[in-house]
Amino acid sequence: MIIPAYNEEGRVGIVVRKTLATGTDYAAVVIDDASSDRTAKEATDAGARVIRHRVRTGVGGAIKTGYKLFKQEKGDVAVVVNADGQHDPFEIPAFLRALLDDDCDYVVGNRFSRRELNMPKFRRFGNMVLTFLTRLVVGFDVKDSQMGFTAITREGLSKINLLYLTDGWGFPNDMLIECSIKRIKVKFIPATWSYGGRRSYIKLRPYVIRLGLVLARGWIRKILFSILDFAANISAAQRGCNPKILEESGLILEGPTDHRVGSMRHLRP
Ligand SMILES: Nc1nc2c(ncn2[C@@H]2O[C@H](COP(=O)(O)OP(=O)(O)OP(=O)(O)O)[C@@H](O)[C@H]2O)c(=O)[nH]1
Ligand SMILES: [Mg+2]
Repeated sequence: MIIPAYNEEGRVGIVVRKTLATGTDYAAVVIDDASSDRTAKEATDAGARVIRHRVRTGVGGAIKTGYKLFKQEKGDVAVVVNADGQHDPFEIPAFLRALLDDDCDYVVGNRFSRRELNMPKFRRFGNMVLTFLTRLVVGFDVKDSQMGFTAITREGLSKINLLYLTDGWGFPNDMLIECSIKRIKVKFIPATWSYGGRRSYIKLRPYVIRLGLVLARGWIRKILFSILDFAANISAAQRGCNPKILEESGLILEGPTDHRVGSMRHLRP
């Protein structure tokens, strides 16, 4: 369980305790993002292992540190739960079940599936717009683009290039973009969310600018990857690959069977 935390004294301890109470084989790692309060002490006392950043990186940077650690160690699934108490650790088993049952590698909580969502109207509207834009970039149905409560399998994470992901706001969007590029199957499941605890750190204008940049960069990355993918398929075809590969890559073969492979002239995208 990866718990990114920045100045979450008074909240992180409860989150760690709840997380560890949810499953006997869970390990909780709090990534303390250079907090100036007693976050690290509280997390350690609650039973978590604490990794402390010397310099504050932002929520994305904290999660990336957790993912890097997970890659080096054992475990089948990396779950991310925020330290501010807005996510309910008792829902973690539902995330694990979704990974097992639904043949997917990345599960994201969906706050909007529940009617009693206690979210201010302007935030709900902002989320709707960002979710719509994220959907346009990734090309699949996104239910909640800003949700930090997630679970990913080891195999799924091995395909994600952490270098491409932002350190700050927009990390959930970047993860979805990476999943769409690497063809990692994503599922959204209902999750509760409480709006309270502490005041939000989000400042509207920098947040919107940051998200705009993340989405624009992701869109460009996605286009570049599809061009590279296409070029790789063409070059494989030119090298005389199996015609089956050509079919799978969406290239339709034309011309007499004997001359099918090896000539670009017989390929129609
Ligand atoms: N805001 C912020 N959070 C950080 C940072 N580094 C780690 N975090 C942790 O990342 C998690 C998500 O941050 P939040 O500020 O709660 O973001 P959010 O839940 O998307 O938005 P809110 O509705 O404002 O809570 C929390 O557990 C934070 O403690 C950072 O530099 N800034
Ligand atoms: Mg929060």
